[in-house]
Amino acid sequence: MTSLHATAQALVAAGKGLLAMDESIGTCTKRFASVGLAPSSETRRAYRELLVTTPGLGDYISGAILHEETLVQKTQNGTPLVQVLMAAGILPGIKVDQGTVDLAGLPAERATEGLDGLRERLKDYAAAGARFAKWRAVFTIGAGLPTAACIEANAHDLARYAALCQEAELVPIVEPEVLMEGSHTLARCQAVTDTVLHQVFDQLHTQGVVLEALVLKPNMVLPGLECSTPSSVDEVAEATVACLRRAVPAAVAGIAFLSGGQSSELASARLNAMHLRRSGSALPPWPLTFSFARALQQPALHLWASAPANRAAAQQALLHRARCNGAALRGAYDPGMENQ
Ligand code: 5MM
Repeated sequence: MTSLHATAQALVAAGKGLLAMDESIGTCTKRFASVGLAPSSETRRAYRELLVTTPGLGDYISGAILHEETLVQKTQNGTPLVQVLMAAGILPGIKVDQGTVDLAGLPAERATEGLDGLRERLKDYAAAGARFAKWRAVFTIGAGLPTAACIEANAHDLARYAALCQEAELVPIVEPEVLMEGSHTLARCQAVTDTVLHQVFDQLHTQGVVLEALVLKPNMVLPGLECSTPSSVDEVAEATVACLRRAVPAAVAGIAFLSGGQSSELASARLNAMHLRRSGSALPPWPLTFSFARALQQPALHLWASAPANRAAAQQALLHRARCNGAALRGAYDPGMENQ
């Protein structure tokens, strides 16, 4: 397991986090549409070339999660994007799930597809340069939701995916996402996240997944988007760390949060608060970092969409977000950084 362990450690190296740029074609189309861009393979390639060629990105980013399409794409001058990442000291990874579908008999809930043929696909991804993989499962909070059936089915699939990854010498990023949509409270999100994580780690254990060679990508514990009771940055940080401490074994290599639709600034502030040491609070046993898509990319995408001539400014915007989150990992993020 030595090289898997080393890769997992590199992904959660001090001061660094992951850039999630693995939007499926459907999601990427929606993100592009929101800023007036027409979707095409070439537009996605050009945008992702902009992201990975950002000067200095490797100072804050340890790994980039790519979509299958990006894994084989090249820069305009013919250099594989994977090679650009490696030269910048950023490990390339690959999203291997194939999206979600309605759970049979439970149409309000989703199952993630992609296990069929995964063993063969993983071999191809590793040969193309991927060092790690990612699989996302989603859980909706609502009346009677998530159901035990949804949690069990998704936990089982996450564990099967993770075991297949380790067999193929790829570090699995395990992403169980409790969604923000809904009017639930912070406490309810904490309870649901706790239940989901316990089931996921139970399945990972049952299926023999080596926790030291795995990175967890969870949601932060947050109130629902329509919740009428606001939560402070400190309340979110405390609820999140408390939940993880109860549910995630200390052996896990690291935890890298998704942003889930939070604003870029709030995601940085909440991550920062998790790294501020309060008197009497114990150190978390694992590195806590970021694996953001929207919270890293949104400002850059807006700038680039408004004028292709903004390329350098868009790269600066991406670097700025990476730097802010890098500071958050030291408890050194300050909202004043946003004006620099
Ligand atoms: C939750 O989504 C992941 C993290 O992104 P945010 O930080 O924006 O929440 C993200 O990696 C996601 O898994 C990919 O974008 C792929 O999602 P789709 O829906 O396109 O499969």
